[in-house]
Amino acid sequence: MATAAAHQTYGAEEAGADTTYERAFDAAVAADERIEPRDWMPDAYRATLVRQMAQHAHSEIIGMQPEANWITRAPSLRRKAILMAKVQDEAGHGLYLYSAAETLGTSREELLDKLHAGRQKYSSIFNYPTLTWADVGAIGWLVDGAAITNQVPLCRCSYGPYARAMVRICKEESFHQRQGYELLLALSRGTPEQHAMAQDAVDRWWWPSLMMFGPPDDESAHSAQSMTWKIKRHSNDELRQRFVDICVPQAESLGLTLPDPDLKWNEERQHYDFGPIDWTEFKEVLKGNGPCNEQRLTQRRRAHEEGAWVREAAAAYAAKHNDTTGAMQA
Ligand code: FAQ
Repeated sequence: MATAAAHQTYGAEEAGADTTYERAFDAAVAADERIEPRDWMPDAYRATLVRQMAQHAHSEIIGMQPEANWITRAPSLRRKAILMAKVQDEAGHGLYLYSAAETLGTSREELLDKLHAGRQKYSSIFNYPTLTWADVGAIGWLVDGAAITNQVPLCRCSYGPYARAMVRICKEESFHQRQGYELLLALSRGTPEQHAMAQDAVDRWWWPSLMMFGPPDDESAHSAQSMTWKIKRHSNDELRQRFVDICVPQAESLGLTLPDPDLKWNEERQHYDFGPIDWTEFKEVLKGNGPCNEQRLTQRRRAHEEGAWVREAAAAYAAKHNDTTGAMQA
């Protein structure tokens, strides 16, 4: 909880709050204090957080699908154990994020309903197929790498529950990124066929990974406001550039090339220049026309239906437990 005396508890009678509350909120954000669930906050701040955190949570659980596709075909027991742990971690990330979103007055059920109805998004990246085992390495290295680049600044997000959830998530994503790098390195140094498989996976995942950071700054609808509120700390293009700068030397160490002829060091900017991104492809994926959009949502809806009995059993257990606790207290 932030310390400023200016923090005001949000209550129904204060809805549509007066400017005192608004000033207190602005001052807390300006002072880099955390906004906590019971603090007053503008409706639009709350709505922006629910939107972003829900999309983030949905991405984590839909993101389990492309890699889970390879669990039964992992080439060794060691690789299988690592991949299972990683996919389980992603489920855990979804759990932390749905719980954090619930502190804003929404329920997990409501968010999942919106995902299943196509009314909330998840990351574009998970609408691409995992065609070979090397894709597991490319996802770890590039997709988790992009996720960390985007998410480390979210550990300093102005909303406390989101920022705190991100700390553990980033630690786990760091392990995921390293396992992907190590997997690709093994393939790259393996037989010519394995090297070619690793290169092909990087060729296919590079550009969609750059799209994960969102549209260019001048087309990003939410960035300016989210940065004022310190939900986002850097713009989409800044983070994309940071990611490119990190990946180029790592690709060299891997012995793999990035599929961009325009990629070159710019001495003046002290950054790598890179070629144009196909934003038409990005928009098509967001509209539902990516290679796997339909498959991902169908699978998600099916998993939800098949898991209904678990939710019912858990609710029945909780109700029974509450009764017992109540009886003991009486
Ligand atoms: N895909 O105005 P902006 C992971 C939408 S987790 C789909 O720039 P904003 C872990 C955006 O929502 C990956 N939609 O938006 C893992 C908005 O639409 P709306 C997920 C996108 O929010 C690894 C519209 O475009 N990470 O990978 C995308 O300020 C391996 C305009 O965009 C997060 O969610 C996109 N790529 O910035 C799991 C991180 N980009 O809502 C399994 C948290 C933009 O108006 C395996 N989120 N859009 O309908 C963020 O940092 C931000 O939300 C951005 C977008 C940066 C993604």
